[in-house]
Amino acid sequence: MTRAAHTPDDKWIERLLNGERSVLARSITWIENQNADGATVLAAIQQSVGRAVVVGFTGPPGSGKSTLVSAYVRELRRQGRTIGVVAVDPSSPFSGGAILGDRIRMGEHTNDPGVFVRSVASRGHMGGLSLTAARIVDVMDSSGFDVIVVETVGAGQSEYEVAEVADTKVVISTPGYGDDIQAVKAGILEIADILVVNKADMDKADQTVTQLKAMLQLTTGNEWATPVLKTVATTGDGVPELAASIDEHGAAMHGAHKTGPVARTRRLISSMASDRVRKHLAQSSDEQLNQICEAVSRGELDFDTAVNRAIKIAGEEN
Ligand SMILES: Nc1nc2c(ncn2[C@@H]2O[C@H](COP(=O)(O)OP(=O)(O)O)[C@@H](O)[C@H]2O)c(=O)[nH]1
Ligand SMILES: [Mg+2]
Repeated sequence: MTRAAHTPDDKWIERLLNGERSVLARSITWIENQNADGATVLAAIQQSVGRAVVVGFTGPPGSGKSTLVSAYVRELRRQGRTIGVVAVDPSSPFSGGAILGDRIRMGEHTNDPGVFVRSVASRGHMGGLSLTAARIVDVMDSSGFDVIVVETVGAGQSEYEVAEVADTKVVISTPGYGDDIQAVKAGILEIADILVVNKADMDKADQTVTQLKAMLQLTTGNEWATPVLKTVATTGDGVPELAASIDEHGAAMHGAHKTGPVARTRRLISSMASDRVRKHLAQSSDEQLNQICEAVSRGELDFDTAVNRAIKIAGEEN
């Protein structure tokens, strides 16, 4: 095939907006490769982004994310909605092992024209994985899917940043996960809009639900009360309730103008900015910063002013 046959001209964009699979798949590859064609596509679709609901599924490896996403997709298909899935894979682009596993778990949907699944390797993205994921979400959105699901392992800063792409964040844990307050250590309570205890067919599920609810009571100031739900992804138990809860959160956030491409971009930028400031200040041997800290310790400067100055220093040096 010649390259000319795939240049994103008006006809190509029209086919993309009409939801043509091969065109969508090729466009995503361009975006992943960050080439000029990818940039052309992104520029051309901007007016057509913003219709889809974006839902994130985050949790540790093996917690059942892919199985739960598959069950959620089944529930949405039952409701007649179309779904794009972005599976951000923790494995290296060379091993491909987990991608294969996800393909098998998503296998029941491969011949369904209402479902489009794309795996993305988590390494090797200039500008960051979260930006690549956000652009893939945009292009899927323009292609007409009702719901876009982003599956990501909750295992590090870049994965948390990916989660920020989603308007609704579902955080998955499993029975026993609350025992050693891993949940709190991993910071999942802060990002969760909905907490799920998957593998509820196993012992201690109720205990974990109780523990997570108790931990949630310690978090304050949320306009949305984070529910804790039980699912068995392998049977689909609890999945209609999860889907309903996701819709409820989406409706609440939509009303509060916290959904859509601008809100997504805003969350990403604020997450990246705070990470950058944190990293800079943690590594900095900046003399100005040292002086500020000393002044605070001596009681000559208040914390609030010190924080504002620190942000300014980090900003100037980036
Ligand atoms: N018993 C039980 N096993 C489950 C459940 N959900 C997923 N699993 C199994 O847990 C394993 C990991 O699932 P997977 O979806 O790949 O997890 P991921 O790594 O988080 O995407 C698989 O063997 C699943 O069959 C569940 O609700 N109950
Ligand atoms: Mg998975």
